[in-house]
Order: sequence, then structure tokens, then C-alpha cells
Amino acid sequence: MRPFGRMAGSEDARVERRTGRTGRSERNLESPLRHHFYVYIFYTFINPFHTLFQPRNQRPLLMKHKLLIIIPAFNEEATISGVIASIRRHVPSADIVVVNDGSRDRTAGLAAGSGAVVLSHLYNLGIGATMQTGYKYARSKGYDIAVQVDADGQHPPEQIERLVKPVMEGRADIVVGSRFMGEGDYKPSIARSAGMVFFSQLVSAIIKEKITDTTSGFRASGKRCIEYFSSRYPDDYPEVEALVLLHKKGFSIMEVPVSMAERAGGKSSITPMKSVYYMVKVLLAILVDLMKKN
Ligand SMILES: Nc1nc2c(ncn2[C@@H]2O[C@H](COP(=O)(O)OP(=O)(O)OP(=O)(O)O)[C@@H](O)[C@H]2O)c(=O)[nH]1
Ligand SMILES: [Mg+2]
Repeated sequence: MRPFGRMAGSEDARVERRTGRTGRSERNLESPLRHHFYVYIFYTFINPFHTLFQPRNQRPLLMKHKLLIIIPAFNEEATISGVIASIRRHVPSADIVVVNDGSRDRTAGLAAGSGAVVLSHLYNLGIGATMQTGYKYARSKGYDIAVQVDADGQHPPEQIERLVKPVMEGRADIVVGSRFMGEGDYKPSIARSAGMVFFSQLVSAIIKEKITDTTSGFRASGKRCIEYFSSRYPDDYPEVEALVLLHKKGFSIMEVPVSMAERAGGKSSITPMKSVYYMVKVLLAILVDLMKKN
């Protein structure tokens, strides 16, 4: 007896077909005309539609491009494994790199254990430097698209596809997931909300296009943006300034609605004091960017 039973194409099966021990008529199975007929029917009528019935996460559009998910992570041991598992489930064709920004907890080990590539900063360098490390990696490995997904579980991986699609179709150089386009029920604190409204109006006025969520880090960048970000990326709290820099360089920016959760674990770095510093720092940085020639 064979341990795994009998395979359809095995020698046994072929012998049986020849000898007719399967009980089926030999003439039916061997008829080349009928075989060609089935093949013709399959490739003419059934195969052209097969992509419609594929599961969402195996859509050819996502598989045609080299896609990298960049996860910036600083002390995110509570959530990193779950975030990686969820990305794998929803975008199995993507590669994942975790940029561990000098975490003092088990973030790096857990990320490696979940199968992601892990790049570690020796010291905490901040989110700007963390993202730039990710973009440098994307560029060096020739990725077509890079998507930033936070390590704290705020960015839903099932919505990565809607960020990536316009970039793949050549409709935008960067696509930002916006919490304020009618999806989800994200409610920031009053102080944060004031800052968000202020920056959204400022950036919209500068780039002459409505941007509703300038602080969202849930974004997909195409090849040209990857190239640019690998050589220049703002420091602290970089998301707002990055949009102004991209606009200055002539890149096209698009927003799509997304829903975002609250942090699923760990600790937010944004205290009320830091929010004030953030506002002033980003404002000054944008003014300097606008004054600079290049
Ligand atoms: N805070 C902070 N986050 C970093 C740093 N380096 C990398 N990160 C990662 O950058 C991502 C965004 O940081 P968050 O602290 O979540 O910032 P946020 O989403 O604006 O703030 P919350 O809404 O409070 O979560 C997370 O995945 C962090 O782990 C760093 O130096 N400080
Ligand atoms: Mg967060």
C-alpha cells in the first residue's frame, strides 16, 4: 500500500486506464477528439473569466508589480506580529520590511520571527529617518511601489489595495489614505483635530488641490517617489512636509478614503507638549522649503 494513496497521473493510474480496471470505458478516455473539444471549451469560454472568480488577495494587478510594505516600528512589541500576519493575509504578494528604530523591547525579534525582513537602527532616529531607511531599501531592491503601514495596528491592511491601485494605473505618484473622506469613524482629540485642519488648509492652499488628511502616514509611493524619498525625507513628523516637497518637485498627489482604528496597543508618542512643538516645527520647515530654490 502507498502511504499517500494513488495519484491521478501515476503509473498505476495509467496502467488502469490502459487495462480498463477503473471501470470506465477506454474509448471515452482515450478519445483525442473529445479531449481537444474540452480543451477548446475551457480556453475559449471558461478561462477568460477565471480572474473574476479569484479571491481578492490574488488579483493579478497586485501581483504584476513589485510591492514592498514598509513598517516603521519603535517599541511596538504589542502589535507588530499581528500587523505582519494581517498584511500577509490581505496582500500575500507583497514583501515586508520592518524598520526597527532602536526599539528597546522585543519588536525586532518578533518581526523577524513573523518572516519580515528587519532593518535596525542602532539608536532611535525618529520616524523620518526610519521611513528614509525603508525607501532606501525599496530603491536598492528595485521595488515599483512602497506602502507605509504603521506598526501599531492603525492602518488596515485590507485597504492597501485601494492605495496601490491608482499608483499602479499611473494615475498618481503618491496616494494618501484619508480618514476624513467619509469612511470610518476616526475621532481625534480637539487639539489634534485643530492641528490637522490647520495643516490640511495650509497644504491645500500651497499645492492648490484639496488635501483632507495631511498627517496620514498610510500612503503608497510609486517608483519616482521612492527614488526621491530615498535621497530626501523630512525629519521629525515628516508627513505634512513630505507632501509640500513632492508638490515642489512636480509629483502628483491623490487621496483615497480609508478608515483607521485607534492604536491597537503600545504607547503614543504624541503628548500635548509635543503637538505644539510639532505644529511650530512643521510650519517653519514648510516655510523654509518654500523659500528654497530646490
Ligand atoms: N513615535 C515614534 N514612532 C516611531 C519612531 N520611529 C518609528 N516609529 C513608528 O512610526 C509609526 C507612527 O508612529 P505613532 O506614534 O503611531 O504616530 P501616530 O500614528 O501619528 O500617533 P498615534 O495616533 O498616537 O498612534 C509607528 O509605527 C511607530 O512605531 C519614533 O522615533 N517615534
Ligand atoms: Mg499610530
